[in-house]
Amino acid sequence: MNSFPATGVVRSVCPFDCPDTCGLHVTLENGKVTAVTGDPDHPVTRGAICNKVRQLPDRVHHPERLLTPMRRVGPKGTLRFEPIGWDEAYNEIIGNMKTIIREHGADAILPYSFYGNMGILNAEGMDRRFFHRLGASRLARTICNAAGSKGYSYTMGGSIGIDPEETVHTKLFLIWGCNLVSTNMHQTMLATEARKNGARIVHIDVHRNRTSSWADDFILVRPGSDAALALGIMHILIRDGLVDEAFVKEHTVGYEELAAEASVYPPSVYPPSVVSELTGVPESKIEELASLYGRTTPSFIRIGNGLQHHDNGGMVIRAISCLPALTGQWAVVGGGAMKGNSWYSRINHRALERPDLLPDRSVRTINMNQLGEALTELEKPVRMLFVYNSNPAVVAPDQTKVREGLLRDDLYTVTHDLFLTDTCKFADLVLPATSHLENLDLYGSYWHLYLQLGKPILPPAGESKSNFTLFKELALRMGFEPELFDITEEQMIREALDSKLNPLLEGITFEALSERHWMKAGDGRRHPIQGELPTPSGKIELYSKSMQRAGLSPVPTFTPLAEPETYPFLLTTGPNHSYINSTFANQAKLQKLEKTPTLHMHEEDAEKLGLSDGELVLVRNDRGEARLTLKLGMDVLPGVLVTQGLWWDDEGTGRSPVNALTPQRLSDMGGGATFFSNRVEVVKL
Ligand SMILES: Nc1nc2c(c(=O)[nH]1)N[C@H]1C(S)=C(S)[C@@H](COP(=O)(O)OP(=O)(O)OC[C@H]3O[C@@H](n4cnc5c(=O)[nH]c(N)nc54)[C@H](O)[C@@H]3O)O[C@H]1N2
Ligand SMILES: Nc1nc2c(c(=O)[nH]1)N[C@H]1C(S)=C(S)[C@@H](COP(=O)(O)OP(=O)(O)OC[C@H]3O[C@@H](n4cnc5c(=O)[nH]c(N)nc54)[C@H](O)[C@@H]3O)O[C@H]1N2
Ligand code: SF4
Ligand SMILES: [Mo]
Repeated sequence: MNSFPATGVVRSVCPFDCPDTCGLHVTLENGKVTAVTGDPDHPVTRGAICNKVRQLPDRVHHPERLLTPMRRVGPKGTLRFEPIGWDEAYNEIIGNMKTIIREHGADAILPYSFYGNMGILNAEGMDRRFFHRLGASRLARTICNAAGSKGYSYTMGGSIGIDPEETVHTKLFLIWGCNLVSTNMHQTMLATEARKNGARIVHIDVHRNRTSSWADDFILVRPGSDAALALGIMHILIRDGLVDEAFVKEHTVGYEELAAEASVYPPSVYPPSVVSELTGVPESKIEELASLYGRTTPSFIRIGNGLQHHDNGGMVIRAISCLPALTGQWAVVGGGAMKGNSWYSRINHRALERPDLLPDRSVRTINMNQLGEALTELEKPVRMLFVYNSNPAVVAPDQTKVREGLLRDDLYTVTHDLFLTDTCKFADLVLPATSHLENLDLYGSYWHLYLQLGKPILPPAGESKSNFTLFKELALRMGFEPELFDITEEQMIREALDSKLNPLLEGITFEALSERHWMKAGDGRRHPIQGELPTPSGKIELYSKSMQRAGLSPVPTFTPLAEPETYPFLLTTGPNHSYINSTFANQAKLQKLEKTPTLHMHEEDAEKLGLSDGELVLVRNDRGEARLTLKLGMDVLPGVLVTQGLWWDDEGTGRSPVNALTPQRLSDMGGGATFFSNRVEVVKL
């Protein structure tokens, strides 16, 4: 049995889907969390945390936390439930699973999860093993960074950027399509340190936001046009002799082909005049940016996720990821780029998830961005949907379709969460989940290079169970092999850390982590750029044969967004400062800070439409509609709209999710989402 400290300050790790993965200090008084602050000893996050997680005590002890399993007693969508015991809940799930498997096959069951909790065991451990053994349909978890990761990997071989700790030496930061101040605050701290030593910070975005105000320079671009901007920069680098030829020769393949696409030699496709037309950035700004980039060293590009939620998102990241190779920046401490860094701390997924347990390896895979279609249009319907670590009734695109599917009478939906989310409204059975403070888990980061161990410091709230325990108990009740499922968290962490496949994890063991709390993957090793990269050629690929084989342009290129111009505005719908996706959106203090979902519009557009600041408007297209409060100014280009935040439904105001407007269409690579590539019209209410 665990014993929990009733009072005192204990270490923890932030479990939310945020690159920073902070070390936390949790203050306990009489068994209650009274404060959460940053762990000052953490080597990267150094005692600072965001305001969201300072409100963690309110989340953990929230009066609306789910404490028992509940069964639906009213029609779907009405939030009428009655509490039941775990035995009854398990019997119902297993009874339904067995019937569905017998009548329709195991692939009629679909898990739906993402990273509401980033703990490895609870996000991609026991759950994955259970669903593989069951033979359920597989879920392609593509909602976040699939297109960009793929695009970046074509150049670099994986999510391999520079160590963020090195960015204190950087002299030029390009913060490109990343709302850094809100979404990766510790990179802001490191950049601020570099700025004290003379670094310049340039922000490139479709929206003048908190990050633009913090940066030294801001470049406003048209959504979906960044590949053209990157090619325009390449054009100038080549034209002006700013390419590091020695680096290119030693570390890259395909420079000649890339140069032919971008260069000054006829037919020149991306001269500044053309790029200016495509991006909305004045020619002089493009010249200035390219010259600054070509002449400053070390320079670092922080590539954001916003860029790749577009039809052409994979290619945008692919294009940008070629820039630091042209300028030889990877050879300089503090130089290079980063989209994500999960390659360094990659754990032994095979040992953990056991895909080999799948009875039929060719079982169908459903793309999570197309949940709407999966629930309404499949020839072989999904009969059971099992949701955990995610809130698809808010976060998935094309909500009209998603909710139509969730309302099906012949669909049995189980939702495991800490709260009665909008997805729970459609569930037949709701199960209570523990918070991460109640679990033992292993945490990586997709930004810094440290692995951390989070220990339970509170007993489970009410009858809540962790994802690990839920799927372990389900497996045992299904009669699955005890040697695979009747194991402890500690055993599973040891399996995950088995470093055969990743030498950078050498020496990182359960014992060492227990003692030291955090350990750096590949501590003290040479950057992979200095040796072999995991690309087919072992070098940075400016020309990619793999892309050619996949039917893509092997060199970076620009393709316009896909949606027909039936509606006048391009709308991007990113996350906001005070929530993490839809997490925290039910907490009063944070709601108060965010006030209400707004729509940023250029004042010229508002004037043409006769709309005024602060007015509630209807935003709509063929897929659906949303009501948003207008915020006028010059923060976006004419013809562009921005709204932030994934808000829960509000019955009072009639608020519905902004994802009613977004398409299920997939991006150019990796099956990624296209949340930011949608056209809408705005109507006075
Ligand atoms: N506060 C907070 N932090 C978070 C999250 C959160 O919800 N709230 N979510 C977490 C998660 S899951 C993720 S994936 C990351 C996401 O964090 P980021 O990587 O910062 O990505 P986004 O905020 O989606 O978009 C970044 C910026 O891209 C801009 N943008 C959109 N389209 C384009 C374009 O075509 N070109 C250019 N240049 N810019 C464009 C948007 O205006 C936005 O400012 O943040 C994580 N951290
Ligand atoms: N329009 C638009 N849509 C977007 C985005 C956007 O920018 N614009 N961003 C997209 C991106 S980048 C992402 S990553 C996705 C995120 O989408 P989701 O991963 O669905 O993120 P959340 O909305 O935070 O929902 C996570 C849920 O997990 C629950 N949870 C937390 N811990 C646990 C646990 O231990 N066990 C269980 N069972 N549940 C737990 C939380 O309470 C919460 O309800 O959204 C995507 N959707
Ligand atoms: S949400 Fe991000 S910045 Fe905030 S505490 Fe967690 S890891 Fe740190
Ligand atoms: Mo994400």
